[in-house]
Amino acid sequence: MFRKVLIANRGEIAVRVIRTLHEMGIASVAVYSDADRTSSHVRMADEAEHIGPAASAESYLRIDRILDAARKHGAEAIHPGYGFLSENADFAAACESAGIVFIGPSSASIRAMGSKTAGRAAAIAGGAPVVPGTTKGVTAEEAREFAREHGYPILLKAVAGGGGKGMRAVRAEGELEGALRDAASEAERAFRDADIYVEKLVERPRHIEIQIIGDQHGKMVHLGERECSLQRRHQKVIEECPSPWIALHPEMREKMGAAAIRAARAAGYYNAGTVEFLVDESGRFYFLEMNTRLQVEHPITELVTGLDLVRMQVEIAAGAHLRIAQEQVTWRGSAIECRIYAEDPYNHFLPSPGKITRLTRPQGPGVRIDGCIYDGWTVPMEYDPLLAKMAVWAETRETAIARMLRALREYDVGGIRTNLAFFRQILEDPEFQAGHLHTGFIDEFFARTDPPQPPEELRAIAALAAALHASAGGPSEAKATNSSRWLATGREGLLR
Ligand code: MV4
Repeated sequence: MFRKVLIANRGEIAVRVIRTLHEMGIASVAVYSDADRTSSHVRMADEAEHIGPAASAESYLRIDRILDAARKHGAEAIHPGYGFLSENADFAAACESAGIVFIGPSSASIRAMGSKTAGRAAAIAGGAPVVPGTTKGVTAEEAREFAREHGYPILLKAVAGGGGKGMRAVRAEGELEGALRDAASEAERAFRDADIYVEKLVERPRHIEIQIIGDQHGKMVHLGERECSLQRRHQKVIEECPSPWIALHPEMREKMGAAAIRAARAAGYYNAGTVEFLVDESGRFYFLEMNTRLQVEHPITELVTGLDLVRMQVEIAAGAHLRIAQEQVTWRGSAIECRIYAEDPYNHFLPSPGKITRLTRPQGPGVRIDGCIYDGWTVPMEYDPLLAKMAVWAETRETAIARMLRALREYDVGGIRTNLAFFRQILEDPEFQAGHLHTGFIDEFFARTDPPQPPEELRAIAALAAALHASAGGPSEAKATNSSRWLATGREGLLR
């Protein structure tokens, strides 16, 4: 087993990996930018190395600096986390040639799955169902031909793909050429690759993904699904296991699991990976793409299977055999995860980095928090403002929802805005509670609901504070008429 591992990441995922390394008796090396000198992952690691300025392009994305840090500290392996260099085939290859173990799949598998058409080809080779589509990039004439054969609507997608960039739905032939031009120029800007291919559009799909893990000796198992339909602009918001849909169709877990393993095997895959599927309204499922990294939402799989995915990743990277057979994988109870962000959901999800002035975290039965924040820390503005992932486990989906609502009420973060109130609103929604989930859910939810109001007693306190403030002479007229929402709410309260 390794004696020392470097974590080429920051934030909650670096902390998550360090925790397992501690449990395994492996020394941990953190890397950090200027903006992360006081961050949790640096405090928790056994050793730390500064790798550059705040901008990720000059720190967390610098392959040379990260390999230098690994050599300097004598780390035998690197865990890439998610994001940053985690799905960069050049980074995995650079580790391979430097004689440092990349804790993940081979660079060849990363490359194969990085191209969406190559990923589809692997899925087809393995016999997994795919959405009807072209096998390569197309010209306008080829796209038109595909649509004539398969009918509209179709979906244009970037071959280099990811995050919905370079994607355009086309509902009639007249829109095709303009949409193809837009998609290609967006793909060129995002990926420096303008190639676009075509698929039949699946309307109101669910997004369900399968966790797989395989060793370097040919053994691979699936660890079941995660329902990830609740997304906003291709960012997941809430994930759960089991999928409410699979709970109604339990045989689908094995079917999708087997298809995921076949697609991964066809790419010569090992270590942890996730195969994404779309499920249409009639319950057919289709391979979408494969993510060749540990995912943000892995804790819900850990909660229902009782496994430690990071431990398994490290063992497999060190050459160990997978210690679990498919028949030994079991799923117990229900897990839900909310991604707690420093952002304002009621103001276009505007990021809200800044200093945390007050922090109370939920505790008690069935609550797991993967976080990196502490009281007094300033959330840097240079990175994704994910503060923590809160996952709960309970015997049933219904009790898990109740537990999550309880935990959300205990969570108190001061000084910055968070999306905690937004989660309370979704978890109380009858459509969510009924499990009627699809990828358009969040947009529809905003269209049919109003932002939550502060509780009556808080509005009364605000009114009182505003009245005292005003009668105490207060600041100048100019200041009293500025647009503080608390003052405005207080005044409204007084005028009622
Ligand atoms: C689709 C689709 C419908 N039909 N493909 C979005 C990003 C990329 N990973 C693939 N995506 C989609 N591909 C076909 N043929 C709908 C989406 C999609 C989506 C997929 C998963 C989760 C959220 C989504 C939100 C919008 C569109």
